[in-house]
Amino acid sequence: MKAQLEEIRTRALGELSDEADEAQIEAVRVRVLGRSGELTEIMRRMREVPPAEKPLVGRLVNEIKNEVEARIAQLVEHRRREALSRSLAEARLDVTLPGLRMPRGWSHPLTQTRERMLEIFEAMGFEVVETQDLEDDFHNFGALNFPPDHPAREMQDTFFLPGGMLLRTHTSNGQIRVMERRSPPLAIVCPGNCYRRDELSVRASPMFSQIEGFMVDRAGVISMAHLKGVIAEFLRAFFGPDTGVRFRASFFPFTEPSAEVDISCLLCKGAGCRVCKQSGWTEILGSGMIHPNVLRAVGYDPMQYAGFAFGMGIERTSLLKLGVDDMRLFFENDLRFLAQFRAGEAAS
Ligand code: 2NM
Repeated sequence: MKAQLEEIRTRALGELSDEADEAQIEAVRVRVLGRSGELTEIMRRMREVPPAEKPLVGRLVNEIKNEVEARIAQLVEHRRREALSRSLAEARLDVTLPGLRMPRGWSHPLTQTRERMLEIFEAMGFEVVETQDLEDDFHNFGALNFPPDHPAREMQDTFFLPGGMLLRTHTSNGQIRVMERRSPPLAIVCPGNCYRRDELSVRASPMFSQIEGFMVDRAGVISMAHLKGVIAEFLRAFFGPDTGVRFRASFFPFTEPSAEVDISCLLCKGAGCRVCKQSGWTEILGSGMIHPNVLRAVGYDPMQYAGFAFGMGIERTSLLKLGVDDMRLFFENDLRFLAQFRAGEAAS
């Protein structure tokens, strides 16, 4: 019986060569280890074995069983590895490599400011309209009641293009274009880029952005009180509920009466410091009741309709809100600067 066992072992291991395929391996497994396999058959015939030899035969059966099982496991593992390296070589795609992490960006601080401002105005019922940067003289100056000799119309202040067009110097052209094609009641805010022949400096840039807004309704229904209410509401939503707001008489060609609006200095809370030049206040926007000549220019009868308008610079407002002291930082796109405003995104 020992000889028979040795023969089973030799044959099985011989058949389980490195080249054995799946079917061959399975055939050996069934024939040797299966429920009616060779080893099981021998165990069944243990009765015929002389008692003195029984332990020896039993041990030998176990030994062969373990050996064949181990060899099969080794072959299966070997074949699995071979299959993987073959598929990796063929596909040229190593799915076991860690993935590449794509860095996620965030909005520019000026974009964050603009979006927060628009969000506040939209919550108050204003509609956002964007219009063209390239404009004609009428929509940038004439309709806004700028006299023909106004200094803003000079070559050294405005970018004129060949053919008489120009780059808008404010977003007020948007108000004119909206009023031309629509009828009151209107409540609109116009964000956009503007251009003036200024050198880039701490507080100026040849390209900057504004948000202007206006509201027009029947004369008598809308007054300076609405202007004050809307602007104070906006400023307290944007800068915080405790922000002081004051209106100062001023002059603009397109509004009468006109008012400049100050907020209490964000740095010293009105106590007086270097930033507000000890006054406790910082100028933040311009506003006023739309001039009758502007209403006439867009075809509205100033006896029938009235409205207010306001405008503010996004860069200037961002400098104040974010505590930045140089406008050039907004245009250099240095990531060390921009990364400081990564967190602002979620809030806005
Ligand atoms: C400002 C200040 C005051 C303004 C006026 C108009 C229009 F077209 F309705 F007449 N748009 N924007 C306005 C008024 C803008 O910016 C400092």
